[in-house]
Amino acid sequence: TITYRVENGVAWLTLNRPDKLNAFTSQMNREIQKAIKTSASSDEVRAIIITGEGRAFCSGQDLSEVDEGVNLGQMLREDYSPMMQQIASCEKPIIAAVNGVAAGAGFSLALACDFRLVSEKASFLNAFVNIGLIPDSGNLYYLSRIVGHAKALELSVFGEKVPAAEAKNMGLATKVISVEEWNEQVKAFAENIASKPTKAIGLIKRYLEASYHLSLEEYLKEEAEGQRIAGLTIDYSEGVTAFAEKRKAQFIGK
Ligand code: LHQ
Repeated sequence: TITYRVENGVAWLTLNRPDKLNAFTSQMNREIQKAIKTSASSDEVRAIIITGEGRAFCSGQDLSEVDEGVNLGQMLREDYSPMMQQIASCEKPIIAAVNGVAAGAGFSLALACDFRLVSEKASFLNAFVNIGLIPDSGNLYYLSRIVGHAKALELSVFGEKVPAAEAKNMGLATKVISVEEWNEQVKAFAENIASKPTKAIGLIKRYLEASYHLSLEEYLKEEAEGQRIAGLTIDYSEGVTAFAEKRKAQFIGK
């Protein structure tokens, strides 16, 4: 239900159920988790792209699989929460290449990523309320941090489509890309990130997240430890050497 390939330091993870607008099934959830795990532990991979096959990014949970009587809490605990945890703990940059509509948990997936490249024909839809549910899979957690409390509440309560241009104004989109330039620009964006000091990016992600849960005192302690670790990388030596030699640094991600 997904395809996975690695090219020029970038792992491409493509949701592949285009007839269902790439709706999630249990199997797809497991395959995504496995692909993130593989990418996280592979030396070759320095950036991860999640995108969708066909005209959609992801339409959320496959609604033909959740008839009445299904324990939705259990589904989240077993299928979705582990996937969201896997993404959150991944210390490599993850890019959502939002090629088309991202609805329900598909929206949550895009929110959990570090960057959102958004096609001009894409849109975001917090669809949950339209079927009487609450935004799940970390949606409110990430959405409020990205767009602020008031907008998060508005998008969640009204359940209306947010077009690409509006998403950009709200800070939801890192970049909006035209259909003609889509492939080229997504690739260039990912390969640029893949050429950066990967370990430092992982630490930046870790400490930015930690900052929400710690006091300043605790945070500064953690930060010093993070910088100690960054200072031991080959990329740090290369960065300082390249600066002294007035040339562009060649980072290797170690
Ligand atoms: C679909 C789906 C879909 C199945 C389109 N499932 N077939 C997790 C676990 C536990 C509890 C519950 O919550 C969750 C998380 C969730 O994600 S809940 C929210 C689930 N998602 C939604 O409510 C969104 C439902 N879809 C839509 O609102 C629309 O399809 C969007 C806005 C995504 C796209 O609209 P259109 O571009 O007009 O396309 P369409 O509606 O015609 O869909 C095309 C086909 O895809 C169609 O099938 P058909 O056989 O008629 O061609 C749809 O039935 C199918 N499809 N989403 N989630």
